[in-house]
Amino acid sequence: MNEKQITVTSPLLPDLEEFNALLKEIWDSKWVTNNGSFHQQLEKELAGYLKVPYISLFTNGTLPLLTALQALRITGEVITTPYSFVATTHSIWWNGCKPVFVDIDPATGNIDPDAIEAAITNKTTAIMPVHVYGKPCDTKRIQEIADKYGLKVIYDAAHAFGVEVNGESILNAGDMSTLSFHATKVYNTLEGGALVMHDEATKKRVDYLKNFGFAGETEVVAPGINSKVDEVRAAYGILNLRQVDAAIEARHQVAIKYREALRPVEGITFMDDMPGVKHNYSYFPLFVDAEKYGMTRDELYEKMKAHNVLGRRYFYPLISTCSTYRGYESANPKNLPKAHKMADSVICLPMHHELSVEDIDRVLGLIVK
Ligand code: T4K
Repeated sequence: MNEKQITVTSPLLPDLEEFNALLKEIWDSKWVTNNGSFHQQLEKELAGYLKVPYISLFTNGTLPLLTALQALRITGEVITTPYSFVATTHSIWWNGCKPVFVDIDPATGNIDPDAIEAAITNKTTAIMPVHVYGKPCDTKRIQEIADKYGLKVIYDAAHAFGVEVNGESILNAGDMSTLSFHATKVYNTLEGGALVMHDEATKKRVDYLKNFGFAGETEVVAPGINSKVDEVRAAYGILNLRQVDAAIEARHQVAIKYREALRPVEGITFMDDMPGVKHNYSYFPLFVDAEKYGMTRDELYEKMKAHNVLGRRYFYPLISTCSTYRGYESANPKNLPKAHKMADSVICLPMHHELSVEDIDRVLGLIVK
């Protein structure tokens, strides 16, 4: 097989010379971590770019999930979606809480608000929805349910960097939202992440929690963790923020080409843009109806792989099928038919800022008959 490998994503990298210049500054200052000046600058710039009042940087997208649950002192049961990356549910488990899975809305892949309400018990304290593929959840309905039952809402917004609904950042919904800045994301700091909150007091508490709970040189106010971002990654993040808009636009153009070619294909469906939403085109999931398409999802996936086009089956298998969780009553497939159907039919096509017209044609040539 001589065909060039086309991967599902490719990291957005800053210009090496510009990065070197910032590294020189770090070397000269000898201040390499613990809330350094690049760290402070990146937090400020991200809050502005994302249109959020307060943000706290983390070393990945999993620790802000763990920390949000800690900061809000969540106990008991947390209602969540099985259609996500495992980190979502793991964060609930690591906090000693019980994840309760509910089904999704097939139009978006996101948690179904009606299913949330039906799953509430006297032990429920929070809801953890995911804006999967960056498609906004029905945040209005979810908030109404949370208010009615006195529940907290923590959004896993790992995929939703820069997503807005009617000009408002999706990250301002709920009590807190988390982001991932992993290399595979629209915006990355190699590894990295963030927690978004509404007020200064919560930001202060979160900043203590990500620094072992230290509120000063000698005072420890909570059993915190270490999730401090170093200056090297903060500098990298500052440079990447300057080029992220262009990268999102390049992804948008890929989505336009995919949609145009795939729309007439019998048995293949995909998600269109939603009205009033500024999307980030973080993923391009397509769904295979084996009967109509004449080939199963896995057959298509393997065919692509044989030609070095590495799509990914995000999010298959469902989190609820993992050994840790499958014994839960809520993990019963009968409770999650729509999530199972989506997980069994999805392939995420290659989607990133560097795909050439030839790359796109090669991907499409394997799918369009
Ligand atoms: N919540 C949600 C909803 C999430 O999706 C995630 C992470 C999290 C929370 C947790 O955030 P983090 O703690 O990870 O920040 C990837 C990522 O590792 C993970 O961040 C992401 N979601 C998940 C959906 O996907 P893998 O195991 O599929 O990645 P990997 O290594 O197979 O990479 C995929 C492709 O990307 C490669 O084939 C090529 C390309 N790639 C990857 C890396 C790492 C590169 O070109 N360069 C690279 O350095 O998990």
